[in-house]
Amino acid sequence: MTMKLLYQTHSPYARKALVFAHEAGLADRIEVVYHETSPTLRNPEVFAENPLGKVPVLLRPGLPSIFDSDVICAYLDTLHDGRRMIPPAGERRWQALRVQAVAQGLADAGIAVRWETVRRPEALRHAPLRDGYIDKLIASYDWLERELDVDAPLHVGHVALATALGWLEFRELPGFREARPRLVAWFDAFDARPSMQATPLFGETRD
Ligand SMILES: N[C@@H](CCC(=O)N[C@@H](CS)C(=O)NCC(=O)O)C(=O)O
Repeated sequence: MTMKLLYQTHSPYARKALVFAHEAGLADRIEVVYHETSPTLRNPEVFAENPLGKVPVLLRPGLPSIFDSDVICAYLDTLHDGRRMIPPAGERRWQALRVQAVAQGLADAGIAVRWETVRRPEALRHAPLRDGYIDKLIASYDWLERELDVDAPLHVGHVALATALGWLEFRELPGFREARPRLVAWFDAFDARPSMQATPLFGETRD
């Protein structure tokens, strides 16, 4: 039976879940349902499935809905017969999960920068907060240049990272390309994968 994915075309987290589904060979079991979400614009249909009012949410016939993107990926990884994309044990597991954690933090920090630059009314913006979040972006890019396991078999951290970096570029946030050749080469190669090409980012946030 088909599952539904509550999805936003400009969400790094929603794209992460969908790219993961493509990589796991599960995309044809998922119907994508488009929604707009913002903490300043309540979407009752999303709230009905996720009390946080955020996408992505995975709706499973006859079973409780699943969120957030980390949990959706973990669930999808139980549904296919291929190699696990969340390594079950050992250092490879912790590496995949810590890359995922940094990727999630990149998207979170990028969203925070957007609040302090374009989303919040100008009079309410706080420049030190903007700068603090930009600092997290830069420190994370430098960490990834050193620590990313570019030659490891594809794992959930790679999916989370590619979708976060793609979104940071899409929103023209402080970039990762300067002086980080390993990270750039890895991202450009990942971005050419069919899973990424099938899930382009587009659209504007509505607050
Ligand atoms: N930790 C969550 C974050 C999800 C998230 O923040 N989604 C955004 C779209 S980019 C959203 O729906 N925001 C609406 C809101 O914050 O109310 C995940 O990984 O799924």
